[in-house]
Amino acid sequence: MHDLKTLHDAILTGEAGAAKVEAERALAAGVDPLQIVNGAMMPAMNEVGRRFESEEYFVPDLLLAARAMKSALEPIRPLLVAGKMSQAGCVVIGTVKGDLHEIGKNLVAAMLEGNGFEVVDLGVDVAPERFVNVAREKQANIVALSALLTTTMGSMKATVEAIHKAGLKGKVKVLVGGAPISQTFADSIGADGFSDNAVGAVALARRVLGQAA
Ligand code: B12
Repeated sequence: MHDLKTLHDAILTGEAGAAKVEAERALAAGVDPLQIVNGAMMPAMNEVGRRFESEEYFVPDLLLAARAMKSALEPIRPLLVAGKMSQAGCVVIGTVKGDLHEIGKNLVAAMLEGNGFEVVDLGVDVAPERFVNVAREKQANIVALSALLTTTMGSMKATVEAIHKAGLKGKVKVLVGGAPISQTFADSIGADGFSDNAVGAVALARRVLGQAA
């Protein structure tokens, strides 16, 4: 059994080079890519969050950990997106206006791509109008919104409203997620679905489009 603790600790301490090497070693040892993400990388980021909350870590520590997380994801991402080529639908994804967190959004995008969805990634700090315009242009089936700050949950609501106001309600399904988002909040802003993880996001996308899970 390959030990994922070194990878976990490399992310926790923000060592980008070591994190990437450890991710590559785990892959070479045959560990399932999702097990690497869920078993070591996500717990490390959760611990980073906990330390930030308890003031053991500060913003520079967050940045270093995020950079280590991104570099560990580099060798893993192609494996998440490889495989099924069938076109399951088009998803326009982004982190809402005012919010710069992208790691969770990138994971969801990679999982959707790996499961046959065409993914148009608008990046971070995306204005409601941009989601609307690109969803129209691409004739998207789904718009997927990510928010990590309680202060940007309002941007998420504004984006859902803009989509509905543009006459896309029903034509485009809106999925939402991110650490502060709940099913209750998703329902309250009129979103079509919520998931608290990237694997669940794929099942949810299929479900709202009426496809078998
Ligand atoms: C890394 C990080 C940063 C990095 C982000 C780097 C980057 N390139 O993304 C940096 C340093 C830039 C940063 C900045 C800030 N951050 Co920050 N950050 C984090 C941290 C530690 C981890 C986030 C993360 O990447 N998690 C890992 C990913 C994989 O998880 P996830 O995003 O939740 O995504 C999963 C699910 O939520 C879901 N999901 C996500 N999106 C979607 C979308 C859909 C459609 C679906 C279905 C599912 C889904 O699937 C994903 C995969 O399983 C969190 C703490 C935490 N534990 O969340 C704080 C945290 C989010 N940050 C916080 C804060 C306060 C800030 C700052 C305001 C700090 C400051 N004083 O400047 C700034 C804000 C900048 C801005 N305008 O956005 C707070 C937010 C508190 C709050 N209540 O709002 C947190 C919770 C830390 C804390 N405990 O206090 N941050």
